[in-house]
Amino acid sequence: MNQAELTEIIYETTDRVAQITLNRPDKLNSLTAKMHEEFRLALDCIDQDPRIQILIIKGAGKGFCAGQDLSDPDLKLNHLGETLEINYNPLIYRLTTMKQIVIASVHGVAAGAGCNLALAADLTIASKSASFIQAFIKIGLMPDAGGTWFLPKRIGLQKAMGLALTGEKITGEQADQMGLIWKSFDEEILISETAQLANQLAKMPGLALTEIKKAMQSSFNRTLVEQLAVECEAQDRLGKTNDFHEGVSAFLEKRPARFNNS
Ligand code: T3D
Repeated sequence: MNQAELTEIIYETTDRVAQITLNRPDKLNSLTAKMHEEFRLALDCIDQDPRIQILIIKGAGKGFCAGQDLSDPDLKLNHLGETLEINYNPLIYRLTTMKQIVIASVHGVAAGAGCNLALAADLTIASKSASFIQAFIKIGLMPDAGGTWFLPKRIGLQKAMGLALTGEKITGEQADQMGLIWKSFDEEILISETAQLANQLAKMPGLALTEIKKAMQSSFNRTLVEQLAVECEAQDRLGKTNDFHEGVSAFLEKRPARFNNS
């Protein structure tokens, strides 16, 4: 993919880390059909780049993302289901099932589908002053882009209902305290903390990260007995990897492990 073709996102990579920056700061990075198309292209690039272990998603300018661009001429107001089927549902499914670990780094506003895009990440981190808003009800809609799935699972039915029914804004710090996100930080250190988390995960054994993601993300559909069987199969696979043997050797030799994802 040629970066010059991209006008609504920025796609960058360094070593094992890819970064997608939603880049329509004048419109609070609200999502257009074109932005979705560019997002898909970037995810295709990640699929084809075996080095990439971590994906960071962030917003340019003063916020993360204000959800669907309500003025996008490509948005068919009488056929919202179509927009979800073509753009949002595949995006959310792809982020939660791709082998890379996805980090959403939220500053400023994450509203509507922008909020749920942030929640679709494996780890959502935010500035304490960020705003998470299930804005849908204010325009006569219900949470989509996975909101009705992520919210009750993370924070319980009562808090999920409260956020969805009222559209009340919560801060990054409140989202952290409620267990909606992984951690919140002072705004000044969010960028450095994001990089630190990405680099920390990038040094970890990638096959194990992927197995953890697969097992956790799919666990809600299973009974305990079924999940124990999933752990058994996955652990058996991991036990045969070079990374496991390197991890054990490094522990016994009291040295840092050097994982190579094999
Ligand atoms: O098929 C489907 O189902 C479609 C999918 C729908 C999923 C959804 O996401 S529905 C929910 C869509 N989002 C919203 O309803 C949020 C709308 N935005 C807001 O309520 C406010 O902008 C915020 C509370 C998020 C932030 O407020 P504030 O005061 O910090 O910023 P602002 O001044 O309102 O926004 C800055 C600019 O961004 C402004 O443009 P302007 O006037 O300076 O030219 C504003 O119009 C624009 N903007 C913000 N959000 C959107 C938007 N433009 C288009 N669509 C937006 N969603």
